[in-house]
Amino acid sequence: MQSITSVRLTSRLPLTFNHATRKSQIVSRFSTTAPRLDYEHIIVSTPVPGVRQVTLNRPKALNALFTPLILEVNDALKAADSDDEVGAIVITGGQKAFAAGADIKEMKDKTFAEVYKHSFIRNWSDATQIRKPLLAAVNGYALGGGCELAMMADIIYAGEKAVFGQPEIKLGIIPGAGGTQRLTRLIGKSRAMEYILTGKTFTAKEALEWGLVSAVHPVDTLVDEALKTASLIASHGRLAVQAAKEAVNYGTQVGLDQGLLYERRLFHSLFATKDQKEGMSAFAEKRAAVFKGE
Ligand code: DAK
Repeated sequence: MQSITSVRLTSRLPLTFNHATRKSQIVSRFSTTAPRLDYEHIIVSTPVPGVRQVTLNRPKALNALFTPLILEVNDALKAADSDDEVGAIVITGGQKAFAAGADIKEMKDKTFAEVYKHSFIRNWSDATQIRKPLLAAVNGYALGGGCELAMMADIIYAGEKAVFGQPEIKLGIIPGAGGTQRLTRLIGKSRAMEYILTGKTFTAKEALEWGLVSAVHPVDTLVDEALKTASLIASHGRLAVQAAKEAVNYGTQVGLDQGLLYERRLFHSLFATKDQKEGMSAFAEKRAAVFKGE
């Protein structure tokens, strides 16, 4: 099934993508751990070399995030993160819904004592611990926990008909997986406050204008576009990519001086890698770099 997907995708993609694919095929000499294929609520595939795709697959419930699904997502992301073959990960859903939120039917009868004592879905935010770049390709509804899951990604692409929102207020709760924090940092306090307090939704176009997503693509080509970007990222040196992600994320948590110092230390440390020697030698020798993640 994976090779069929790969052929279909490659044949539709422009030349620039093939270049990236060729480069990442070089990287694919790393040993690989085949992804688990026995998930019930997600589909895991490697549609192009170096890129793991995780697709939420509970369409009848619009990919509502119930515990078994979240545990599978966490498992698949961790497996991809520790697989040398994988350079970037794309998480996506269906065309009608990325995810319409946490499963309201699972939550509705829970008591405070239950959710507090057992720390209900304590691993909800595990996606933020993934060290490899995570791209979210969002078609359709990304509501509540669905919007929060997308915001845990490093890059969000939206399909033209995507609908974002934090409608928890309408259920008598508030966002519980970063909505009040990440949305505010991403689109600003006044807008975040307006959408969190009213429960209104916003469009892909608005999400682009406000900086929540970095691109909007037609529904049908959204995932391919995300895979293209993921493949390009995966073609670069894994250590530098990981360090870049770490530096950007660290900078969002601390003041500028501390962030700049951290960036400089990581920058210096990359001179201890073979990838740095290879990248710079390749430039000087006018050839393509062959990164080994060493
Ligand atoms: N939960 C459970 N089922 C859902 C669902 C959800 N969030 N969203 C949709 N479904 C189910 C519907 O019940 C329906 O199932 P059946 O009736 O067919 O069995 C099926 O999906 C199709 O949905 P609709 O018939 O409603 O489809 P429509 O096209 O008419 O409407 C809609 C689509 C997305 C506008 C609508 O389904 C909707 O409003 N859904 C709810 C959206 C929502 O309120 N989302 C926020 C949920 S609260 C936590 C962290 C985070 C959270 C919780 C805990 N911890 C760290 C502990 C997050 C909370 C939330 O996300």
